[in-house]
Amino acid sequence: MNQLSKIRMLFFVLCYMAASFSKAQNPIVQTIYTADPAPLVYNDTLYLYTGQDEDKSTWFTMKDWRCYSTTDMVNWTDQGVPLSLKNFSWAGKDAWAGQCIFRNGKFYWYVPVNQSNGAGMAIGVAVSSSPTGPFTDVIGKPLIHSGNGDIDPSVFIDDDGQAYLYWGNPYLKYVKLNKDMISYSGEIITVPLNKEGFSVRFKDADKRPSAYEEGPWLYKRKELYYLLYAAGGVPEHLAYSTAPTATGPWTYQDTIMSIIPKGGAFTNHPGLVDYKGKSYLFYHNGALPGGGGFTRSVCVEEFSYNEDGSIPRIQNTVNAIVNGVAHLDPFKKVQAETIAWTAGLETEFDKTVGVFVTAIDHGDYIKVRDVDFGAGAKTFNASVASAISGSTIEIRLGSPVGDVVGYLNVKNTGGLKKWKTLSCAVDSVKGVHDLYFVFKGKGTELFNFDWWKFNK
Ligand code: FUB
Repeated sequence: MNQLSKIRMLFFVLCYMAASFSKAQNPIVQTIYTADPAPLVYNDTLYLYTGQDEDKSTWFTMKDWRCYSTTDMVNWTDQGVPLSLKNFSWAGKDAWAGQCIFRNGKFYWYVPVNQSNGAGMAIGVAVSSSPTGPFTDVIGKPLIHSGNGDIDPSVFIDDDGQAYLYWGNPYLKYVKLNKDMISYSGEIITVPLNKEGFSVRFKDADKRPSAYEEGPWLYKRKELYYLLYAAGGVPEHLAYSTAPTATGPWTYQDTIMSIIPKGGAFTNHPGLVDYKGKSYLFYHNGALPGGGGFTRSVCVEEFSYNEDGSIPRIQNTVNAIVNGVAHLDPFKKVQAETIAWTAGLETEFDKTVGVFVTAIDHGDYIKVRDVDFGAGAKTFNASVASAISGSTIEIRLGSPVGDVVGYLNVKNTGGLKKWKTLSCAVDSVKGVHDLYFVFKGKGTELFNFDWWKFNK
């Protein structure tokens, strides 16, 4: 993020400080612009795959896909860039909305890209043995190229093992994937976009047959199949249809999220998941400073299904997750890029240490929510790298100006990539707190921060 964006970001964060002291949650990521969220639960962890909007974009100028993870729904760990355009030799531009799924020990990430040969958008699939990559284009060519609107793939595996891929704008298509997940059998089917299945559109009604726009998200709950999608025209809202099978016939149900009036982007994009007994809708808006139609940010809302299985109207909020689903253990190594809320920071990737926190200026801070200190902590360790001396990490509770329980003096470690583990004593902290690392020093680029840990 450039200096101007950073100043805007700081202004935004100051405005939101009052809220962030308590419970601000949305947008989930404050270090960059993110879009098109696609959640995946694997073992104990929820992984969120997103696209990345470039700063000051005036189009969907997207090069990388990102991944974030959580085990509590309030702190998100930046897992970097597991997949980018560079991974597809045939891709030219437009790293748009995808979805990742697990099957037989491997992760399959379906993504649309614009082909370098000028043939338009097509859908590729990248494979990894880890949810955070690295991912590889194992087929070395598009999996799907069927027309002029092959974007926004959604993948789903039914109880009988049959996998389906849905996608498209302006059309909606699906195909049955083979068990290898990198090929398909049978015809590509075009879903009829009629009034019964997808309602009618009120804007540009002459241009398209129904409210369906793009961004399908397919899943099953209690024998009913749900298809969520961006509906419109533009600006988009989120709506859904249901069916007795994964292939329809679809019956239109309702709007899920209305057009977001403030902090809106003209697109929206649904991703729905159940995690640790609760249901969550992921979407995007334009709520970060400098945000808008091409500089979007992913958000999440918790919701409960209605008794009859219908999805209620879900509001776009700032403080979505009032209660997380777990506490964070500070006595295990925690990546510094595990963040509930931050002010002014960025993350970077390094081959030696992976993702780390950088661009730390005087006054920046990281909030980590619901940290369980149990019977007490005595010392604090952090892995840092600095080219200057005299900086400090103030360890505070409750807010960026809350009680200080320790100061870690960050000395010159020999450079911004020369990592050292530094320690300090902390006042006995007990119980569950929101933890704040407030960074102090002379000016900008004080140091880099890789991980932290308390000792009992
Ligand atoms: O992010 C680029 C495009 O915008 C996606 O493919 C659509 O779903 C819309 O969100």
